[in-house]
Amino acid sequence: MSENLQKFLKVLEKTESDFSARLAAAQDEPALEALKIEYLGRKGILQSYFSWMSQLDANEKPQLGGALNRIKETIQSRLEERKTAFQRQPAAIESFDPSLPPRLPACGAMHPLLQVLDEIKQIFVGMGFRIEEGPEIESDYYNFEALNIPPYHPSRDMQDTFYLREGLVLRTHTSPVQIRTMENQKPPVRMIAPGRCFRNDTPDATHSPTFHQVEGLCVDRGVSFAELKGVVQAFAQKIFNKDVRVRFRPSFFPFTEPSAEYDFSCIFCKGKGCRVCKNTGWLEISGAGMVDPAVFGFVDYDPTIYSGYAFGMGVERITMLKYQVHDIRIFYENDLRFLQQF
Ligand code: FA5
Repeated sequence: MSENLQKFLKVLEKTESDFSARLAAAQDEPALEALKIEYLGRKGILQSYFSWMSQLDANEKPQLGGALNRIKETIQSRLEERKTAFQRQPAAIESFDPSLPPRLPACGAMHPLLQVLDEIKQIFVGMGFRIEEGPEIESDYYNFEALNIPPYHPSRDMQDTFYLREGLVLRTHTSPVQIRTMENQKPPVRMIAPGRCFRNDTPDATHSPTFHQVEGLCVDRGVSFAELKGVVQAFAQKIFNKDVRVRFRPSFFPFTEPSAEYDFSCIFCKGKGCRVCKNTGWLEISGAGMVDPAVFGFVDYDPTIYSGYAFGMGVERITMLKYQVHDIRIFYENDLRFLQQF
């Protein structure tokens, strides 16, 4: 056998083993098609080997021809075999890994303010309060006058108001729902009014131009300030925990007399004094008081027969304390990194 023929047969051997390695690495049908073109195509590897014929004697040509045909048939049949295997077993199933963690569907959740609002509602409904609603665009009469806040009275300055046209305002508090409820209902009344309020306050860590309050009102014969304290105390212990204490400080609201601000003992330091309560041991919550007899005059309730208490609270304030949120503005930014924590 000539040296040339020996060399050519060695190259063919190497070509076959290279092909085997490439075939093993092929992951799909397009990869098989590419191999077919590379090895068997008109300008492919095997076709180029036929040019060797000219370097051989006539008696050695059939040997090289036979070897070339054999390797061509082998490559063809192995490509076919592999293609059939791919078709029988789809690629997706071949790469299926049952140990991978599942992809959970993206799903929304209730906003933290709504969650706390729901909790507040449940607590008061459990104490026999009904839920009432009122409009966010309110008349000056319900937002102020019927709450004993006459036009031009300095107490209007307590709330920075968005005035609209024709005697309408964006309600500054939920207290107008007291009037609307008493107008439509004779005593006994025991209601809460959750809802959105608006004030022209400069936004900062604790103030927002739009925020939520829950109003509470109870009117009946012989309703006392002690009952008000009891209800607020029960609420504090339910929404935070049973150790929370409540204190009332004298204050002023035109629609309650006497009026009070109520505080909860600090839920973080248990009243010892910390950064959140500014070392006072107390957290300011909101205002409350006994319904002013002048307000009863606007709704035709007889103040010699009936008495009542009312209270308000800021939902953002309670939520910030409950979840240690330090800036009210984050509730309205719709940042999923924040919202997904609830
Ligand atoms: C009132 O709005 C009274 N209507 C509460 C009331 C009801 C008193 C019944 C007596 C009887 P005040 O203006 O303090 O009160 O507001 C109550 C709470 O609303 C505040 O303690 C605070 O938590 C919340 N609040 C008021 N303004 C804003 C604001 N701009 N941003 C966020 N929360 C606010």
